Amino acid sequence: MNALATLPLDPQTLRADFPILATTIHDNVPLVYLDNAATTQRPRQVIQTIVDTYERRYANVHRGIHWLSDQSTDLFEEAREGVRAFINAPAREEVIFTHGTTESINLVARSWGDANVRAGDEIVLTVMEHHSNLVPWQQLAARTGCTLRHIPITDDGELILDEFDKLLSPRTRLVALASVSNVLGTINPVEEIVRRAHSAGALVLVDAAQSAAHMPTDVQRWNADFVAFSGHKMLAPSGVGVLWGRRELLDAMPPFLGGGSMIRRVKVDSFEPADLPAKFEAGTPPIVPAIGLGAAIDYINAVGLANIHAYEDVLTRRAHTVLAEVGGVRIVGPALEKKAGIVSFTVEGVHAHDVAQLLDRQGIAVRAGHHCTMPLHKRLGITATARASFYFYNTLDEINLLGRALADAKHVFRRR
Ligand code: C6P
Repeated sequence: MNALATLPLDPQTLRADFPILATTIHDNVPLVYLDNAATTQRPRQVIQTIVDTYERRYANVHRGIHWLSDQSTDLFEEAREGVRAFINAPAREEVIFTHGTTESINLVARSWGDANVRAGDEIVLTVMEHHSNLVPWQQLAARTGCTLRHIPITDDGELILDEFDKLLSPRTRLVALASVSNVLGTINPVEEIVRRAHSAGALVLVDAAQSAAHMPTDVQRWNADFVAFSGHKMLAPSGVGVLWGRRELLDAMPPFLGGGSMIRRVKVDSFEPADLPAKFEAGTPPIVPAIGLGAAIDYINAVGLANIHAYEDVLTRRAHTVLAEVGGVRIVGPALEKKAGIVSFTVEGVHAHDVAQLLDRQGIAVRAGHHCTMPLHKRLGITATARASFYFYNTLDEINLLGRALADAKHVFRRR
């Protein structure tokens, strides 16, 4: 049996769908794209859907009484249905198109938060959160006088659930956490967190930005109350994201932004909000990005999330092996069986930005810095990490190249 036959998917065949992956950069070195946690690339199928829509079926949605608007509206609403099925949401109306995870979380913090959170109430977060899931709650705390609490992590980057239990109180209104950390790669035990939070009477918001494209999202199995994610991290155009929320919560929440589409009736001094999902989609929505998200979901479904997850595990294991061989590399995050395809690391004696720059010279794109998680880096006692993050179109050869390029980078610094 050849090695490929043992892999859960064939990356070479899939790569052919991604024109950008054939790019050569600098002095004709092949691009090795390992920055998928920042944003993924787009396959031809998604690009073609965008082109087809603009060329043949584009108009504003839910507005015109004309053929083209109907066409565009149909595509937009089919995309919403695609998202609903993808996350196993009970109803299409619970799927709100936003501009990304950041906006989705801000929507909940503003709309649900301002209506439900009072001085003395508590919101529980984790220290591994992206700034998008910290700052909106800090702003809510400034507006309402509520208190923020943070689930601590072990040195390996896992949530300490016993400490979580101690943070829960009758004043806890909401627990907000990432399903997968964008730095540690930790896969958090969402179902268990939801169970414990609900027993304490608190709601749960899941930031699924780093898991939606990599492992199945089942909002009913999670039993979560809100789930947020971004299209651009799952093969879709940037500018579209999703907020899913339980219908009864969304129904009771006031609108976030005001404007066109989100109203049923307007007088000079008052308005009546529209039903879901329009209530939370003020103004012209990200029409083509949402339609592109529908195509991206079709593509991901065809590859299969179980295959994607299993294949990323193969890549991540190889990455851990090659980085260990370099020597002087510290990987932050939990054991392999508890992490997704994200490997953040420091290299002894070399700043993360220099690591990224030296890798870039060899065509390898990784991200370096605090990755919008300053509190996490403070907890880890470091200011910056370099991060390699994978998707199904990456190959084992690319991971081997990362190891060799890192070894070279270390030599360069030893000589200085
Ligand atoms: N993380 C990264 O390189 P937006 O920017 O709204 O699409 O997603 C924000 C966001 C929220 N939560 C998590 C867990 C995330 O990883 C991100 C985006 C990118 O890690 C860009 S900073």
